[in-house]
Amino acid sequence: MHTTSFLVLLTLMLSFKSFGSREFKKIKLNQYKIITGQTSDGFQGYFSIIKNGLTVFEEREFGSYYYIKMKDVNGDKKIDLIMTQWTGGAHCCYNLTIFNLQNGMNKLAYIQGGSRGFQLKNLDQDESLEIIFWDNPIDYLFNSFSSSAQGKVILKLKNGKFRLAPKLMKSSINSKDVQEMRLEIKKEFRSDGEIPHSFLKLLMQLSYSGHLDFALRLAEELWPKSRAGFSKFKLEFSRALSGSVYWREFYLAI
Ligand SMILES: [Ca+2]
Ligand SMILES: [Ca+2]
Repeated sequence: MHTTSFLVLLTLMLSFKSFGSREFKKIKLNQYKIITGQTSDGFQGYFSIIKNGLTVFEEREFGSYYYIKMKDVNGDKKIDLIMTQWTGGAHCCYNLTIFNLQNGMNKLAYIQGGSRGFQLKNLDQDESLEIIFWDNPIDYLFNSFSSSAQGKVILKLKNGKFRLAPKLMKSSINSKDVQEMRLEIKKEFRSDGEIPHSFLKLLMQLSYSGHLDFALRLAEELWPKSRAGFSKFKLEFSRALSGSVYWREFYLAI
C-alpha cells in the first residue's frame, strides 16, 4: 500500500476508535483507570485497564459485554477488580477474571464459567471470598436448555490460587428437601415427553454434593416404569459427569 494511503487509513481507523465507541463504565482504582464499553457498530465489547494514559490490559471480543465490580476478594482489606465477560450468547458463556491492582497488575483468577453467572461470597471462617458458579456438563444433553440443570461448584483461594473446594461443596443429604422433590418429580415425570427439570436438578444437586450413588438409585426409583431408556440415561449421565473437570476432581477428592 502507498505510504500516504496507509497513513490516511490509519488516521481513519484511529478516529473511528476514539469517536466511534460508547463507554459503559469508567472507574478508578489506585493508579489505574478501568473502562468498559462497546464500539459504535454495536458488536465489539471491550474492557481496558489504563495506567498513566497507557493501556496495560485489554480484552475485546465481538458480541461480548464486560461488567466490572470492586470488592476485596482475597481478604487483604484492599479492593480488587472483578470483571465478568458475557460472550453474548443466549445461554452461554460467562467468564470471570479477578485482578489485584495493588502492586502492579496481577490476575487472582480466571474462570471459564458456563451458562450462568458467578457469585462471590465468604462461605467459611477465613477472610477471603469463595467463587461459586454452575458447571454445565448436561446442558442440552437430555432436553432443552431451560429444562436442564447445572451443578454448583465452589472454588477457594489457597496459596494465592483459586482451587476446587471439595469440603465446601460436600454436604449431607437433606431428607426433607429430597422428599419434597421426590413428590414433585413423581407428578411431573411421564412415560413420554421431556425429562423434567426437577428430576435433573435433584440428580445434579446430589451429584455435586457427594452423593452420586444415592442420586442414581433415586433416579431408577423415580424413572416411570412405563418409560424406556433408563439404562441409557444412567450411562449418559455418569459419562457426562466424568467428562467434567470440576466434577471429576470433586469426586476423586471426597
Ligand atoms: Ca484484596
Ligand atoms: Ca472464605
